[in-house]
Amino acid sequence: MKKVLVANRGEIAIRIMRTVREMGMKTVAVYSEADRNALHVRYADEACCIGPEASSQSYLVADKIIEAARLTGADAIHPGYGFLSENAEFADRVVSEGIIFIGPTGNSMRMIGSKIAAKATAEKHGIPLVPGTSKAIDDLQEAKDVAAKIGFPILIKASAGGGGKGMRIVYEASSFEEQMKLAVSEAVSAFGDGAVFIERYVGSPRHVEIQVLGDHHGNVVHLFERECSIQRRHQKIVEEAPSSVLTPEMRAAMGACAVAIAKACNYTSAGTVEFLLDENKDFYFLEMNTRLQVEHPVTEFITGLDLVREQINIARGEKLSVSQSDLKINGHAIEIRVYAEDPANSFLPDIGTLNTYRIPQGPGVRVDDCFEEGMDIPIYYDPMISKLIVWDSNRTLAIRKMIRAIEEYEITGITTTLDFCRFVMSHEAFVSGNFDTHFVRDHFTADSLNQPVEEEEEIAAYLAALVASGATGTQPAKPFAIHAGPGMSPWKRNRSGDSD
Ligand code: MV4
Repeated sequence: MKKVLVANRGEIAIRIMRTVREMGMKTVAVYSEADRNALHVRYADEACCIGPEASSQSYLVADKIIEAARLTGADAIHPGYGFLSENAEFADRVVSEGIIFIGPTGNSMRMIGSKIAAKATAEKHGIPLVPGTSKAIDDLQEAKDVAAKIGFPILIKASAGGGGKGMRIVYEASSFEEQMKLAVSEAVSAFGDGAVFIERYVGSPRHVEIQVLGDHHGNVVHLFERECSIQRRHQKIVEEAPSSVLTPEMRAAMGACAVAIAKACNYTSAGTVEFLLDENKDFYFLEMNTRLQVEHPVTEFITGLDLVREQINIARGEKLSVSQSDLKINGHAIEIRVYAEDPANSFLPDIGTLNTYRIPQGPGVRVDDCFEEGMDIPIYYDPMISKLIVWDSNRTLAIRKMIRAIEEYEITGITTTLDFCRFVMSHEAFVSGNFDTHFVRDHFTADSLNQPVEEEEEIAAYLAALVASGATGTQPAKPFAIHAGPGMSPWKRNRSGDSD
């Protein structure tokens, strides 16, 4: 492998190219007309325009990506996340063109990409599933019987759905038939596949996922969990590793299940096995994501591994660089996603120019981004501006570091989710670890960002007391109250004319 084409854009394209460079290989960017001046294009050794702004005419067109690889002589393609990353036909096509696909095989994707197939595989290996059907249901009477046995509320899910698409909650038997019909017709029109299944609805779940790595020599390891419960409409906002609720026993049990799933589909790359945790902390397998995920940096921080380097080495046929017994959790990492959205206005996307753009720095701070001051946020793609990731030796210190980093981050010209993330970091429910996927609904209103800002001395005293209290390890930290709000930036205005 000498030249890698990255079939993606934005922060993930740059993040992948950085590792490719470190490994002594050349990089190729592809870009749409909207991304002509994008940083991932400027970072790459070579770049090919692959069409107009709309991703359906550029980043999603396999022919154009393959053509770009052929023109530039790239011998490998990394798909990043989103776009073509979980498309089994694309993975097969790349290989049939004699190009290395840096990801799992098309067959692995097909075996585990359909939720029903994945559930059947999990069931065969004795992995816990939410009570329900592990087969597509088309007989209405049979569905009614199963629903009655599971008990309401139940959830109807589309097999071809994902990320929350194609789900319907049914609260009582009387509306079951109607909801079932709607779910099937929705699944047909959205995914071209009307297969649905039903499960007991877990009302207050936590989302905990396990990172796995598999190579072509039959080795599979897990890299522990990421907690991703703080989300809004299936868009994750805060992710951390490790989770504040898992015991070492739960971690080992979930890790073993994730490894079994990966082995069952001959998984040969980085992948993620998603679980739901219910109120009793019982865990259930949900689905597997066959890509490098947005939130992979928190796993990199706590394991010291570079997941893209592992993916590339796997794709080159090398063995994993680590065995399970080598792997230890080191400290605590938190990621926030900075979106160009207005939390005070239903998180509506904001567009405009980054008039000021200054990123936080310092020990244990990582920013994966794709913008510089003066750039516009394109309207054609996901409104994520960057990911801010911090590491420290325990959760309390990581939260404090995140608050410091958020305060240092200066963005003007565009409304972002930074203030919202600061609100989360200082919220008692987050700090104590007592939250679920309904955090935003339960704790956030547009007013939450207009709380009075505490006096700086008070905050300094509070933080000093927190350190003195010695909150350490993975113990939940004691709650502390720093209200989110404006005016917290440590950066002073340039006082021109001042001397010394
Ligand atoms: C569930 C559930 C409750 N009960 N399944 C949403 C995305 C998809 N991966 C699975 N999802 C859920 N499945 C049962 N049986 C609740 C969710 C869910 C959710 C899961 C993880 C993270 C955020 C979520 C937000 C809403 C619903």
